[in-house]
Amino acid sequence: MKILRISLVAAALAGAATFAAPVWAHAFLDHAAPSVGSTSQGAPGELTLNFTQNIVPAFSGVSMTSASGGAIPLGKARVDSSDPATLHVSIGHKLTPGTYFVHWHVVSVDTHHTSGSYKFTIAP
Ligand SMILES: [Cu+2]
Repeated sequence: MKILRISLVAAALAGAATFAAPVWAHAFLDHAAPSVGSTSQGAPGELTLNFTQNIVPAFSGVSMTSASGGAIPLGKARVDSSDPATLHVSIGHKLTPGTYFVHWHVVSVDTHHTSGSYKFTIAP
């Protein structure tokens, strides 16, 4: 009887652990520059991505493609020296007007892996 009770408690704890993992404990994109979905004048020299949690740069990266799918050369993603939740990525050449897709994948300091993408447009 006592063994049964312990196993029920263990099962309850296991269930709680499964469902209690808070969604905010992972790094998701909070905001970016150029802004997510924005249309702006002029070509940015770099991308800035601000996450909801500090990033491990060695396991994180950003890539960018044009609307036609061509890869845009980017520098290595680097963590902001005063804000470990922010990545800076330099853009390898001057962007022409059009829509660009940014793809990010990061590992946050809690070792969780997340990824996502967004687009922005440079007006003609
Ligand atoms: Cu997490």
